[in-house]
Amino acid sequence: MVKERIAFPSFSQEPIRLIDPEGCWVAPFSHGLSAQELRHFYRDMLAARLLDEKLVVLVRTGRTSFIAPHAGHEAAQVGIAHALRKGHDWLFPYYRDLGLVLAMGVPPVEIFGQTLGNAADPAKGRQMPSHPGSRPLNIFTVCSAIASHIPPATGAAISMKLRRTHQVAVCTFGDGATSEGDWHAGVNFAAVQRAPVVFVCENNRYAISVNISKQTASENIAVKAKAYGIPGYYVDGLDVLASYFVVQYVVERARAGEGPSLVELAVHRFGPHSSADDDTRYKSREELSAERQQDPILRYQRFLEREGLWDAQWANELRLEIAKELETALQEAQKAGEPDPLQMFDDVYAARPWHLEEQRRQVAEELEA
Ligand SMILES: Cc1ncc(C[n+]2csc(CCOP(=O)(O)OP(=O)(O)O)c2C)c(N)n1
Repeated sequence: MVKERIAFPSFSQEPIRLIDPEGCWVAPFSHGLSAQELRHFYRDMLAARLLDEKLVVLVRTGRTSFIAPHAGHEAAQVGIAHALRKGHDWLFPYYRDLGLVLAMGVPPVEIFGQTLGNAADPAKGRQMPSHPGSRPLNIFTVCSAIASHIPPATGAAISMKLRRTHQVAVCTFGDGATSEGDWHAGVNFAAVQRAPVVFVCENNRYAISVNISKQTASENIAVKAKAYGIPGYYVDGLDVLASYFVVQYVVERARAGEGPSLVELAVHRFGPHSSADDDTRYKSREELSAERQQDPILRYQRFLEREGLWDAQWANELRLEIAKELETALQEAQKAGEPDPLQMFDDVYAARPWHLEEQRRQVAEELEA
């Protein structure tokens, strides 16, 4: 879904917002989206939320060992997904992006297979849960080491520029990632090379338990772009249309050869950092409940209602349809069974070197015995 470019101001004091919490336009805005496209955002946000809820059940029932909940990030992630040319541009996501990869078109059965680490996982069970990737959709496999995917995103973008492929690399991360050396090296090099890459921070103000006030003395994340000579956009990431239009604007700017940008999407993380975390130990009850009252899906629902595009019956049917789709995918993924242990020797080298051949033979013999 790519429309004409609508310009936005960089380095604004207030976050860029198109729809207010009551679901009203902040100012008249000529969006050019059809009713179907507007509803599509809602569908993807709802699917992201339902996926999150299902993942929580999988971890609580011991069927997977780890998840990084994304509830609260849906507007940001769906906005990003719709701004890319799917299967043409490259996405370099991070572990909290399961709503994003779902909206990019990664089949739910693969997402569940990856979560279960079984034969339905394209990575053949060799990754941590919540670390998906997709070769056909140009999605770089998530890496746990914070910010380690920033230099590869820049490298890929430099290659796109040299080869004139008219592709763009979009790289997402949290606020904590901006304190890593890799983040600065990657952003700086991209800026110098005017590489077609967009850096998107999903800023939920916490890196596990570390609050943003201990992370950076900058007034926000977007302003860091100034130091590298690229534009920075401070955006309300609870507003799906603001997230979409700003990311789309900078993606097309990059595609047009105008260089990289940094976008900060201000979001909330409704759940704990991960299934191994207890957020009530560092977030007050008041803070948690105030955040939940700013649910991005409810805000967009109010907007659609005002536009005459939302009613309870349609939404209920949609919810049931998505829930069924996810349940069917989960059942299918669960049936896939364990991956073949011998697959651990595949994929790393184009031609397997002698020592891996030897190890593979040993494992095969042991399995047979
Ligand atoms: C290089 C490195 N250091 C530390 C960690 C441990 N760690 C995992 S997630 C995380 C917090 C990252 O927070 P942020 O970038 O803000 O993203 P969020 O999880 O809040 O979405 C840390 C410190 C890691 N994975 N890699």
